[in-house]
Amino acid sequence: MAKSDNEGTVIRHHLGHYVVQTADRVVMCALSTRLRKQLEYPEAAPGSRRRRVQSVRRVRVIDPVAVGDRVVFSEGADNRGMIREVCPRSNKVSRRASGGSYREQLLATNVDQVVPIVSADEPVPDWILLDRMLGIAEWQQISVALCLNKLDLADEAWADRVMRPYRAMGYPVVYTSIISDVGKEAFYDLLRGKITLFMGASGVGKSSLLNWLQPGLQLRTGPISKATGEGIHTTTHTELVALDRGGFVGDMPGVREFYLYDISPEDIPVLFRDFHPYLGGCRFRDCAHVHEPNCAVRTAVDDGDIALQRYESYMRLRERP
Ligand SMILES: Nc1nc2c(ncn2[C@@H]2O[C@H](COP(=O)(O)OP(=O)(O)OP(=O)(O)O)[C@@H](O)[C@H]2O)c(=O)[nH]1
Ligand SMILES: [Mg+2]
Ligand SMILES: [Zn+2]
Repeated sequence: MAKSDNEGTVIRHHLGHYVVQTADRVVMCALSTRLRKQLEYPEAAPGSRRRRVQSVRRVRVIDPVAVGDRVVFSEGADNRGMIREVCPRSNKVSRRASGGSYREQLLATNVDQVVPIVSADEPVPDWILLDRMLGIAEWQQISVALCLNKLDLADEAWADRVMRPYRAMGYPVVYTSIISDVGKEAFYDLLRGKITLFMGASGVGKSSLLNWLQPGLQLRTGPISKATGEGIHTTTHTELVALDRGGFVGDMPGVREFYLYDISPEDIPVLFRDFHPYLGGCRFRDCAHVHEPNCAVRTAVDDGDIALQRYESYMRLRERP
């Protein structure tokens, strides 16, 4: 029987159990079938740029409780508990789940910032993937800082060149290398006092960076496959890690795609910060910035004020959000 009601933060989800951290202990919680069903009802994303009424049947979430969720639970014996309630979220980072059905996959909730990580070497940077990660954060209006890792394997002039458009948009950028020990203090400054989610493809070094930032942590890391030049999907569960220097960081499994969930093509332009100065300047109010004459966005691309690579990402996201 339950002893008392308590509140805590979900720091990990593993094999049907949610690991909940309270002020003084860790409790392994389950989620009742009844609450699971209730939570699977759609909700307009809090803080999202548009709140929309959705059809119950159309929308489904794979797992309704995510790392970062504040939950109320009742506690039984042996540090085991049952989640009774999920507290309202300040935001959620989610993507469209892979597979055939149109479902949402929550990656984390209640985060202060998102740090997309790109590797300067293998796996080679996927700029569209980066722009999708940025889009997910922009949709929820979550702060973003970028990390370019494995700088020991790259030339700094190249790094400056590829990061220039992102710096120009106002995103802070940190260069890191766990091999040459570059960027640690700047990273601590970025993370201190905040709840951050590391995002990125498998093998970019999310877990390695955390081990480097928090000595003694020992998260599992894996090699880059010689055959594919990509990571081998070492991390299998999202986990929130506390840093001694302050702050919490969510390490997540690397994914191949960040398809946007419940975002339609007309919503895409606002997710591109570098488009903002030009939105509203087109001849047609409903300009899609594709073929229309007198399009301010396309003029900015032609003039080099918007990077062509970003415009190409935009076109890809429009075709397939
Ligand atoms: N040269 C170099 N290698 C690095 C650096 N950071 C990470 N690596 C290597 O990159 C590989 C992948 O690192 P992981 O930390 O497992 O990558 P991950 O992003 O956590 O990957 P998943 O868990 O699969 O999503 C490992 O072999 C690391 O040693 C770096 O700064 N420089
Ligand atoms: Mg990992
Ligand atoms: Zn236009």
